[in-house]
Amino acid sequence: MSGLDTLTEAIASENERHASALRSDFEALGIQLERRGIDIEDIVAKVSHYDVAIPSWGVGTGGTRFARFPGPGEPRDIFDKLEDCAVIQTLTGATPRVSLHIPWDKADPKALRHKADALGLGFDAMNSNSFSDAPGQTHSYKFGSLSHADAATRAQAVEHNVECIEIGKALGSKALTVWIGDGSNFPGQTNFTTQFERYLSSMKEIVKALPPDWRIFTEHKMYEPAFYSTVVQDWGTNYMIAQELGPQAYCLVDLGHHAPNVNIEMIVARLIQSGKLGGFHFNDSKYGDDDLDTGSIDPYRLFLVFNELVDAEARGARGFSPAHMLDQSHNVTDPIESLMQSAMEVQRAYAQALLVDRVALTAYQDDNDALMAAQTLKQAFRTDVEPILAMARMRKGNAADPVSTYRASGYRQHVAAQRPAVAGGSGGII
Ligand SMILES: [Mn+2]
Repeated sequence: MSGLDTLTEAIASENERHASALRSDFEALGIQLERRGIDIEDIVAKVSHYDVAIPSWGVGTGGTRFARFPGPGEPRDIFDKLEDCAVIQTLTGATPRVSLHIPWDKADPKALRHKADALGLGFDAMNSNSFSDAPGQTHSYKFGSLSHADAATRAQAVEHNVECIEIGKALGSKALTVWIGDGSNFPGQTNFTTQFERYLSSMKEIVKALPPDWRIFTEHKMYEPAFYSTVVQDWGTNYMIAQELGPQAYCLVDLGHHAPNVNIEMIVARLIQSGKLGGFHFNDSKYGDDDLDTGSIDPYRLFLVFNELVDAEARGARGFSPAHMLDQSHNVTDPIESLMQSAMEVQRAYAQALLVDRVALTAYQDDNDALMAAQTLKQAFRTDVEPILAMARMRKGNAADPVSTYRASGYRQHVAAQRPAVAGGSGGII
């Protein structure tokens, strides 16, 4: 019996155990929402179709610059990673696609596609890596990649991104995400303007290689690994890039890549308004780019981001089609459990945002009734939508309670016996 087979039995028995309580919770919530003029089935239908991509690197244990503490049964290669991703999809029904990172996940595209097809998975955005040196590479990225002072180093980084597009074409991907570590560690180390010009000219070369139906996402990050300045440091620079690169270029918002206390939901609104919001890397943080599980620290902020997304969806905002992906590092939990929980947190924030009474909210805003406007959002956020999420899963044949079902299945113990621990492994943080 394969590790995945154990899930089917566990889903059947665990769902049976949860079914009766879930039905009565669902019914009670349905009555409550009906009083608010909301049909619970509308919310179930929308949540059922809402998904988020899994980053291939997320299923391995992450680490910090101090240490990494691997868990049992870690995936040894991209094929093991795809199996773990299939577990997450089978249990949650919320993660049908995987986002690959090259060169970490480099393998024969035909074999990758075959494996993904067999597991019922597709491929999301491709991710390039010019923030670390691959073994045997000619030019080092120690002092930058796409913005490097040396033309040959820049050309190598461009070529790598073009290769990612080529691999992605063979896999059925439709987007490339570019995040670079380029920047500086000391005032005066680089010239801000010429460094950015070099970056833009490299990116223009990459855009030329994009198929017409692809999008390119640029991801900003204010610090790390460069600690004084980064080339793509904030949404303003990111927006300049998307404007400069043209209609296929969009801004990607990683929730952890901002200064503390920055109003991310407002950035999201601005990018939507300008037709340049490409998508998200979801995670959570307390201090900086902590890469903690989505919704684990500040679920209200996640809700407020989704409030902007649902608002844009409702009014049919121009060019609005954001890609959703998790991007987090699991240092002390089983990565499969964290990724399942995070995918469900994304769906939860979406469901809560769907409950906002937008007619009332607009009226309060127009009347300058700040207190009631705020309470209108809070009412939606305070609603426990768990019965909606669980019912959507159960009806699709996924697990009503993915974490308890996963534990009952014994999948981790099964793969721990099949996959001997490997030394090293790739990093876990972006
Ligand atoms: Mn990211």
